[in-house]
Amino acid sequence: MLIGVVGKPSVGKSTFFKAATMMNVEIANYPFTTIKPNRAVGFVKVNCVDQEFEIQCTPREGYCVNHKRFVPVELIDVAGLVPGAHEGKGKGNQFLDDLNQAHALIHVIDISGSVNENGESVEPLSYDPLYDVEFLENELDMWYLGIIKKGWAKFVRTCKVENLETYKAVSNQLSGLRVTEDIAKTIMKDFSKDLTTWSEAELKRFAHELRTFSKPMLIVANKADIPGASKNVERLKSKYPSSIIIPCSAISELTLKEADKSRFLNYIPGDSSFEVVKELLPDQEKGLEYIKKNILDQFGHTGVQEALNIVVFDLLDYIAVFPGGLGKMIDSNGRTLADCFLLPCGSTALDFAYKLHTDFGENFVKAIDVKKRIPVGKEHLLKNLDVIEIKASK
Ligand SMILES: Nc1nc2c(ncn2[C@@H]2O[C@H](COP(=O)(O)OP(=O)(O)OP(=O)(O)O)[C@@H](O)[C@H]2O)c(=O)[nH]1
Ligand SMILES: [Mg+2]
Repeated sequence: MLIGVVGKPSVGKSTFFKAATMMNVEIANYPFTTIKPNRAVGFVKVNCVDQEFEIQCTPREGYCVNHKRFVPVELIDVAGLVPGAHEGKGKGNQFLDDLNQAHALIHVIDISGSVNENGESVEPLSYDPLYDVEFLENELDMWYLGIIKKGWAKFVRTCKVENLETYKAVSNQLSGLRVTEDIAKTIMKDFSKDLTTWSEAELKRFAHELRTFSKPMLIVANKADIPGASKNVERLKSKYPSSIIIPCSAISELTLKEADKSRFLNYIPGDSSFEVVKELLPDQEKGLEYIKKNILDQFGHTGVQEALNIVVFDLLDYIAVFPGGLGKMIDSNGRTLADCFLLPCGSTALDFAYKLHTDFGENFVKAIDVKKRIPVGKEHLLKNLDVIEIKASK
């Protein structure tokens, strides 16, 4: 699972990325601080099943606090995009190729309006951040269009000469962008099967459809901590009622996580509160009070963990499934409920067996729903937070 963090320069992409992964990356208030992409592991938060079995898990990857399990997902933070990037403005859009394999994108915008279209600092609330949604989506469409157009004429000829199923050929051609046969088939329904008749406008519409299907995106309205910014959150929500928009203060999440790491306070990522456990300096106390009053009490969270969870479980519709065994939750390394896998909704017991190991898939005999203590077959549909044991013949 790979999630890309995109947006114009200086909106807080790297701050969001650092808050999610705790990787030490460069953050600064001038455009193009990030040029080379940063990649690191962040986490989605799920209700750990260990509580239901009255045990304490010891994850191989990620961690578990108070029966909240943090399951790894990979994040990539790239350079900022400016309007006209596809024509080479700013740093251009060549770096977008690093996002080819992303399952979904998080579009970070500076909802406080303190960064202009080129990513330069301006007075808070002096720039209208609503403009950013359209321009960024257009740049992403142009990125897809550029990829589609590469070798398009030759591709159209081959499809015609060899009489290929167009949706299969398209997904084959664009599999690098995670365009599956299903996605191509759904989109191609609205387009002529004869690719030779497609106009430039149709190609652009096609690029847009492919992009929205293969890289679903949510909007993170960052810097919501700046006074007056919440007004823009409401304006954004009413302009884009069908988009998922998460108010966020990446800097607050980072502050809380760093304070937790230094043992000044206890904070579980995504929670609506924290508990101070050490005496603080007056400035630190003031800063935390600000976060509590203006972010946690107002939005219920800082937005970072919320955004990752919504991407994986709502936008991508994934479920979390634990491998386990009837009466034996400990693996050969002594780890309890060592793993938790993220799978697309609609995955079957057999898909899960293959995810564990090809041998389990090939030699599948049956699976056991460990919570219900019943055997299930290959085609059994898995649910979020299932615990499944696979029985294989070898
Ligand atoms: N008030 C506030 N400032 C933030 C927040 N997130 C980031 N910033 C500030 O915004 C500036 C830019 O942050 P970065 O994370 O470097 O932004 P970026 O989008 O990665 O920028 P580029 O790499 O240049 O594209 C820095 O001064 C951050 O401290 C936030 O949640 N609230
Ligand atoms: Mg950056």
